[in-house]
Order: sequence, then C-alpha cells, then structure tokens
Amino acid sequence: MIRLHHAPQARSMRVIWMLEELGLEYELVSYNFFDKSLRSAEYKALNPAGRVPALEIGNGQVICESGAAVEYLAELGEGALSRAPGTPDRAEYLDLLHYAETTGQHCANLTQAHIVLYQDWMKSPTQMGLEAKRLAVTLRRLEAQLEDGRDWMLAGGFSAVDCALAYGVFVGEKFTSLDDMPNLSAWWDRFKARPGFAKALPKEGEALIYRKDFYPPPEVGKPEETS
Ligand SMILES: N[C@@H](CCC(=O)N[C@@H](CS)C(=O)NCC(=O)O)C(=O)O
Repeated sequence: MIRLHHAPQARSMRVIWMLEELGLEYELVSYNFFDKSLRSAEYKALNPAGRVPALEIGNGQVICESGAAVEYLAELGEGALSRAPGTPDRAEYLDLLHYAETTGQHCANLTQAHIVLYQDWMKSPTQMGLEAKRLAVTLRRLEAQLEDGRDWMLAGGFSAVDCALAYGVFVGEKFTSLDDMPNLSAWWDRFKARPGFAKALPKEGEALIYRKDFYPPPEVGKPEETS
C-alpha cells in the first residue's frame, strides 16, 4: 500500500492530486507543519530533511521530492498522465514538471517571510516585495503557456504537469493576484473543478499554514521617497 506523509497546504498536495487522478489506493498521514513533528527521529528516518512529502512506495523505498513522486506516479499503469520519451510533448513535459519548483521556491520564500518569521523585526519588506514580483513573473510564464486557448498546460491534454504546477498557483495566489492572468485563472478554475482537487484540501481541525486568503507585500518606499 502506498503511504503519503503530508502536511496540509504543503507541496505534498501535488502527490495527493496525482494519487486521486490515478485512482490509486493510499494511506494519508498528516502532520502539523509547525509542531516539530517533521523533526522527529521517526519522521527523519523517512525524510532526513524533515520535509513533506515522503511517499512510501513499498519495499522500504521512499521518495522525498514532490517532483520525483509526481513523475514516478505518472509512469505507473498506462502512463496516461506522463509523456513518454520520444513523444511530441516530452521536452515540454519535463521542462514544466521541473518548472513547478521555480514557482514553488518563491511560494516557500514568501511563506517563510510572511508566516514563519512571525515577528516584524525578523522580516525584510524589500525581500517580501521582491519575492512577490518574482513569483508573479514565474506565473506569467504559465499564463503565456495557455495563450493558444488550450485547456491544460500541455497541448495533448491533462497531465502530471498540471498537478505539479497547481501547488504554485494554490499558494501563489495568496501572495500575488491572478487578476491580470485570465488564462491561468481559467485553468485554475478548471483544475479546482476536478473531482480529486478537494481531497488535498485541509480537513476540519487540521493546522493551517495559511490563515488568510491573501498576504499583501508590505509597502516599501525607496530611501528618497521615505525621507
Ligand atoms: N523540493 C522539495 C521541497 C520540500 C519542502 O520544502 N517541503 C516543505 C513544505 S511545502 C516542508 O516540508 N517544509 C518544512 C520545513 O522546511 O521545515 C519538494 O518539492 O518536495
């Protein structure tokens, strides 16, 4: 039995979406992102970096990178969510699958800046503003990807790429507006309408990383404007 170690609103959502899309049976073990349970010796035996996801796939094997887990799952069975070597979408498939972490890193940096660094003196407004802008730039590449009217990120149809990128949009819209990205907003609506989408959302009573819908970047003036 596949077992997924997960924290609500974290990158492990990508893996839940894949498992749901594939209709695979799995056990979900949910952790509180803040209570240090990801730092326990027991958990670190699974994922030495103390992060989620950790995907137990049997025979003692564990995948600790969400992108690798998504790719591994995509290749199971008929491989319907993957794009095999030699197929027309292959290069774009790999590129976007890994691009998910380019969006993800800004989400992680912004989460740290707005939430993990909880005291004002810990925060850098300059860095927060810059990260929000850099996140928006990465999302605009996805807006352009959909410019030709396709429904999903690859012209050939829904794939693991959509599941991988969805985390960056789920968290990304908490830090930057999608209002000027109509293609991406419509893609996001389509993604949220898929039957497996809600399975990755936090359950009643689970600790949330994000308690607000939106975390605006702080106002930062240039030195000459503030003096
Ligand atoms: N590149 C890794 C990053 C994993 C990662 O940093 N996960 C975050 C949650 S989104 C985490 O577990 N953070 C806990 C921590 O940094 O203490 C992946 O894609 O799986």
